[in-house]
Amino acid sequence: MPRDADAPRALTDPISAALGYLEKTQHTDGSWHGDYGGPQFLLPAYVAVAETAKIEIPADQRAEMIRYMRHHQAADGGWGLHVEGDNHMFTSVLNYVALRLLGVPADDPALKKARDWFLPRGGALASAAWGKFILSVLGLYDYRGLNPIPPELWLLPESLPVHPSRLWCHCRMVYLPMSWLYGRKVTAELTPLLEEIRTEIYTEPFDRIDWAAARNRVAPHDAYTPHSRVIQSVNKVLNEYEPRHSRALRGRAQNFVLEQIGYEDRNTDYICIGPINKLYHTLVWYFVDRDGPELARHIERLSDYLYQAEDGLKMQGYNNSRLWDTTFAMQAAMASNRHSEAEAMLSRAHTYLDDNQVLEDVPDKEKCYRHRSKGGWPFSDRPHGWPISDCTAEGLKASLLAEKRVERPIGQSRLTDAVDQILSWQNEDGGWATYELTRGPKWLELLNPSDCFADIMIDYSYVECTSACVQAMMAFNKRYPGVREREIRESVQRGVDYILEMQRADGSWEGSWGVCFSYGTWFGVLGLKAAGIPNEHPALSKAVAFLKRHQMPDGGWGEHARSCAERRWVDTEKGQAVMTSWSLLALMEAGETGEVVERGIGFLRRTQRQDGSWPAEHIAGMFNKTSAIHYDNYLKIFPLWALSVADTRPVD
Ligand code: LAN
Repeated sequence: MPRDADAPRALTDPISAALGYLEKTQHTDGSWHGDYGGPQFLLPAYVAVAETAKIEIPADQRAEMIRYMRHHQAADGGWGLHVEGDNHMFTSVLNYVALRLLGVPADDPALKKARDWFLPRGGALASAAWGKFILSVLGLYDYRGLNPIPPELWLLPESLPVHPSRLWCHCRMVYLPMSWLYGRKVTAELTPLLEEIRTEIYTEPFDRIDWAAARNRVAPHDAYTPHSRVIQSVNKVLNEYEPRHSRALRGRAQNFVLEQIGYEDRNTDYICIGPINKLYHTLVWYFVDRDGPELARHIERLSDYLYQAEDGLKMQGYNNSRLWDTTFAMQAAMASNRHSEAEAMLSRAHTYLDDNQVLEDVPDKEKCYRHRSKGGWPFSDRPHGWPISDCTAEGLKASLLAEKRVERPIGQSRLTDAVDQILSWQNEDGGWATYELTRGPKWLELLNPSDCFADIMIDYSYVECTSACVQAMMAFNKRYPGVREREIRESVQRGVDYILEMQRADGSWEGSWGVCFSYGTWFGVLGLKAAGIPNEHPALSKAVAFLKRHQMPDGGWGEHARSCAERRWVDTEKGQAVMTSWSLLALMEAGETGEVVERGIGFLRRTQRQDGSWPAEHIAGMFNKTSAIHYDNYLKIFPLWALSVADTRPVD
């Protein structure tokens, strides 16, 4: 690597130092543990559920939760949807309520400030829909102020495009227990504290509120996805139906929904697919049978979602991100050409992949609307068990890379299962979605009831997932030519066409699960290159030109989380090591050499610390356009990866 003249503090061997740091932070199970926090509606929901289901939160945990929420309160008194976002009514009211439930008095200056922010702006009556729902469960809002979530929808014919089984699994699995709780209009026991809070979050007395008028009220801060005409009409009909619903039909629907809840519990060992359905399932079982084994098991696994970090105790966006992080850590280490240095680490990481591949489909998968699973990899671990297209692809890539360096490689048969799983997931548009095939039409998005999230209704194809699947199948084909060869060739061709089609006129790809265009473009470029598209192809030269235009004066690249919501590149104040690495990896893969790359590498070397790590920086993960999420391990992985690729490039 050329020496960087303006980097007096740069380490002499930055790659070794970064590898050393990565190894030092590896867990004995072979994976990397880390903080997967960021969204600010999760911890308050946890506290609300604990309050309702009378789950005791130990005093030391309470103190750390309070510290977390205080730490992330904005100077003007509100809370953002995520730790770097602008205030939302949803999260401001919920964090306020959670602090009160944890014992902070109403006259605490921080809480006074919070009320001063949210009350003049409409308070709880103007919160995004999920906030109103959680408040309803607590008895701090009236169910009449919600647009209905009738469980009867599950009894519609499955052939209808609006049948809930067609929704994106995260949306489906959140609304499933919500529909059960809504169907029963369950509420927490009204305590004197809850009664006090009722007087604090509204500007008028609780029993004089016009609940029906509040149904569609949303503060502009929370309104990212406005209510379409279609959802307005549907809500009108549902609001007419609700007071007249048939008891018998509701009963049947409740039973059906409860059965589905049971499937999900057993299939995930009570972890559940995500944080919100985990909390709501806990509540459902509390109301079904508070002495039953389901509630007990749910409570045991609640802490899987908690994470103690420097800023306090938080609830994470998933049970963990270990599998995903491990696949990237392995690829970064393998890129380095220091394989002997990394051998022990790699072999432990490989064990984690081996231990956490999903080996079987869930039982009765048709009954619970699950896709096949055999051979897939999940985002976190095998007990969670929901495999994901790109996690499977990255798992396959990492397994293939490690194959020759480990004693007991996973082997052809299980890797072929992974390929079969990937092939089974390809959509008609040639792309790959996240957990399942796209099951419903795009117009279902017009029924998005969440206010503050976008693209939640169906599982769309994504450039990230598509690129990862293309890369993985090409790597598999290289190693095992002849195995599924024809299927892979056809599938990759359609995948490439999808990637080309998704490129924007400016040469970029829009990322959906990372911030934002640097992430998407990294995937776009790598997918095309893996499929053999030459550097001279206009799609690649346009991508290179796009990235070059966004390099910052310090040599780095940096995008703010706002890029995703605004759907345009929004610079951070200075370069960010993770986004710089994504950009560099894309540029180098597309054959770019020269000054742009050297300045990028110079940025990484200059900002590396003596222990081989990089200092904390802006949040880099994302979901549903508006919610940023923190990937703790990215900073250990991607700069190492970019430096390693730069180091091993052929010298021209
Ligand atoms: C995740 C985490 C992993 C992520 C990747 C694998 C990185 C991505 O490439 C595909 C999408 C996926 C699986 C993903 C989707 C949305 C999730 C599940 C999350 C960001 C973690 C939390 C988020 C979930 C939706 C949070 C709950 C909120 C809702 C709006 C339902």
